[in-house]
Amino acid sequence: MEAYCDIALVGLAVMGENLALNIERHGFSVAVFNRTGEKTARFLATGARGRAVAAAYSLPELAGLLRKPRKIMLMVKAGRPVDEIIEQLLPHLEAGDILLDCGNSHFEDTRRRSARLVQAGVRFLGVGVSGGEEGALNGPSIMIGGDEEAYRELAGLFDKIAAWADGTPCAFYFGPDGAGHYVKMVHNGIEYADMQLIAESYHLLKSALGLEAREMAEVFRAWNAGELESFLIEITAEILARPDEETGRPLVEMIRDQAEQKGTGKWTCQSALELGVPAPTITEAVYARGLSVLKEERVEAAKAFPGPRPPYAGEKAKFLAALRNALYAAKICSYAQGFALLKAAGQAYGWEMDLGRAALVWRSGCIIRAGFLDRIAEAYGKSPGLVNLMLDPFFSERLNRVQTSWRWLVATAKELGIATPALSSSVDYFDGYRTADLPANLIQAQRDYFGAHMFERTDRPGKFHAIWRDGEKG
Ligand code: NBP
Repeated sequence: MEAYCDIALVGLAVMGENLALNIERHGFSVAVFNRTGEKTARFLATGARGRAVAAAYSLPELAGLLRKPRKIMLMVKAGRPVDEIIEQLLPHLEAGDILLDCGNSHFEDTRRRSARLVQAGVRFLGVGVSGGEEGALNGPSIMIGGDEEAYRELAGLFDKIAAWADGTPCAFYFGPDGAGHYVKMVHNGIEYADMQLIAESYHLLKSALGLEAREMAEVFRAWNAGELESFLIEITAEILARPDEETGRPLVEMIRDQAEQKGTGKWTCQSALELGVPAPTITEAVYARGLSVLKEERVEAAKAFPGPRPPYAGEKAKFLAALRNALYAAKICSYAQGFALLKAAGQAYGWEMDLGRAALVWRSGCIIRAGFLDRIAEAYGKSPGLVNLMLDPFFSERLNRVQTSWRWLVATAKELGIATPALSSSVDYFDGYRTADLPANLIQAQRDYFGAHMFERTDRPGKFHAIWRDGEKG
């Protein structure tokens, strides 16, 4: 068998097929394999027809088609399938070959697999790929972690297939083992928060102001022309303007209000809890999807608790301006949480994470792409050690400027009885962060009272225990 292909792609579902075509379009010959061979044959006869794509129907055949050191990208379902395919591939690989897991693997799995593959002499990269099928075909955002030498050998390919922003490819190396998948996971966590904040804004426009979908589309379109400019705001305007072909009503109103999830938002929250990093906006976004699923319970509860009823009776222009400010301020909070998480994970796992790069890698090709990220990249470019994004002069000035209307908007939503968990928890994150003296002293006293957990004093160093009850032994 003649070994002539530059790279292999394993897993021909929607992401794998599109990524294979993207790679081939940039001048690389690609060998493809899929567990179910019919899909490989169908791809060769359709999308890959006439392209420099070779089919393999077994893993030894695939290994034989590749120039050495072999480079094999996995684009299979995250979890056990990745382990299975790695174990099946290993007997056909040699020392120095490069294996890339390009699916949405959990970073801890990537850390474990990295350690396993180092022992086997195979170089491993954990690669987060964002942008869905469109991104995979035309240029995704690529977040790379793992063996740095292997990354350097593939950097040219990554740069070619990635999305570009301002003359820079959105493909960066973030550090050893799970660093790339961690950045991708936080991207998805921020995506959950962005989507929830937009959904809450839609809810307020609909229920507080009573706007029609086409009017809301105009609001989002106008916002997209300003500092909120982003892919998600842009598609929200398009979604709201779309009529349902069957009924003629806005399509969005015909969609059941139960949001599904695949788990990467949950992983972000779990990691935040694990590392002790507050990420309430992101976490509330995940909880909100969970609450949305309780449709039957909500329908019953709506009868049991009629509560306050919108609409809002005040000035519409004031409400709209405050909502725009609230959305922007809450977005700063959710990104501050995501970047604080990246910083903490970098320290915990020894990745020396470059936070400015995380902002740069998300500027194009991924779901959270937004003009806003340029500002974040600038903030970390000027001050790589910035402890929290909110403290960057640009963002702190914006937060100071909009906080009054942000508070007013959230307070008004509470008076109207409209749930705004991400908008509201962002105000609490901001207020907690800017409070020099929190009531945690009382919590320490309680812990010491019932559990002798001890406390620190404000006036001298050391750990202390107080005798709280008569007769208690010191
Ligand atoms: P899926 O996540 O649906 O995975 C389907 C692929 O996995 C098929 O090729 C399937 O082969 C293969 N596979 C399975 Br399932 N079990 C296998 C096993 N035990 N051994 C070998 N192959 C196995 O595909 P996708 O939506 O294209 O996503 C691929 C990866 O990219 C996932 O990790 C996903 O989370 C990530 N991702 C997806 C998107 C998106 O928009 N879809 C975006 C970003 C990242 P078969 O044909 O034989 O069943």
